[in-house]
Amino acid sequence: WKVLLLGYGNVGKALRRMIRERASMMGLNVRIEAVVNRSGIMIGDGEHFVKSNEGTPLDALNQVSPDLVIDVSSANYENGEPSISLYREAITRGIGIITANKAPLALKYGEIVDLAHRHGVPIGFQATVMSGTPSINLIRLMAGSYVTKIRGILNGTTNYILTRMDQGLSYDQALKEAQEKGYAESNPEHDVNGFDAAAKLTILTNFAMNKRISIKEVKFSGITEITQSMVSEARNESKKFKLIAQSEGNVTKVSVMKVGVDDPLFHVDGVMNALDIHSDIQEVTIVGPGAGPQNAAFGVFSDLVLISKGLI
Ligand code: 80F
Repeated sequence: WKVLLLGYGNVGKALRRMIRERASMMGLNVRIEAVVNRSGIMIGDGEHFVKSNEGTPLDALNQVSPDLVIDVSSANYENGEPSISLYREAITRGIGIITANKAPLALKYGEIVDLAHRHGVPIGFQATVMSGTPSINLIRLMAGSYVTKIRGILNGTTNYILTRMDQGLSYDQALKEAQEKGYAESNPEHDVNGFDAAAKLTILTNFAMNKRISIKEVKFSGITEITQSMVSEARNESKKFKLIAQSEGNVTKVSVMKVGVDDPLFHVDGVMNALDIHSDIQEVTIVGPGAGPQNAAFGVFSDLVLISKGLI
């Protein structure tokens, strides 16, 4: 498998290491042919980005003719570019896509996924929701049932901040820690105002419930109004604030809620995420890490393994 990598930040570099350490062990013959980022194209997969030549992602696609495009670039919620144009071109040439970047699918899920299906091309996006903890890929395994409701904690940064505030840190200290650990988006505003969770909920709702909604239709609010005194007051009542994403019927929303010990989400702390999936047959709940370069890279890597086995 010849791979073109778009973006080479925390997740891109963790993915490069993972491919080197694990691909042949998994019987995978995969090679990063080129990396393209904001400053140009690097041929090969050097540890540090060293530009080989100028060029856009589309130029890189033409130069390398990959079997697979992997998008680990930062999210552009203005218009999803340059990713969306790259996906359109790659898919029509029969090239598969794996993305950890939520913006293209949060904005244009229907167009991109339907195009991939029409061309019989695989598209993997496990890493967009809960990083390497199977969410999208778990729902693939629930084939044969209808998902009726989803409810969960889908942003690692805000759950980490709320947990650290519960342990006595200020909001600013806790956010700084989350950034140092590589959990936060390049624009952390998107984490704390609920937008990142809304993007994940959009992708999840579309996939799980076979819908075609855009993030623009999702109501969201974040944790910026939560103060240390509110958190300690909640603690005295044996409650915690959690940023909860929920989708049922036509209601798709993200908001802070005060939950008690009898709510399973009460016990999900730090960078852990959780997802409760209700179907017409059964209810399944999963808990696992939701952010971090290594976890996000693993979400991409597991898609790579599934695609190579023809399972996506
Ligand atoms: P980082 O900022 O380190 O790197 C971004 C790369 O993209 C850079 O190489 C940059 O040059 C390139 N780039 C930006 N714009 C470009 C353009 N126009 N053309 C070409 N290249 C461009 O970002 P990360 O941390 O490596 O993240 C990469 C992607 O993975 C982003 O889309 C993230 O949203 C996504 N992701 C990251 C996660 C993480 O934990 C988790 C899953 C997905 O729950 C939470 O708290 C979430 N904040 C974590 S989600 N890092």
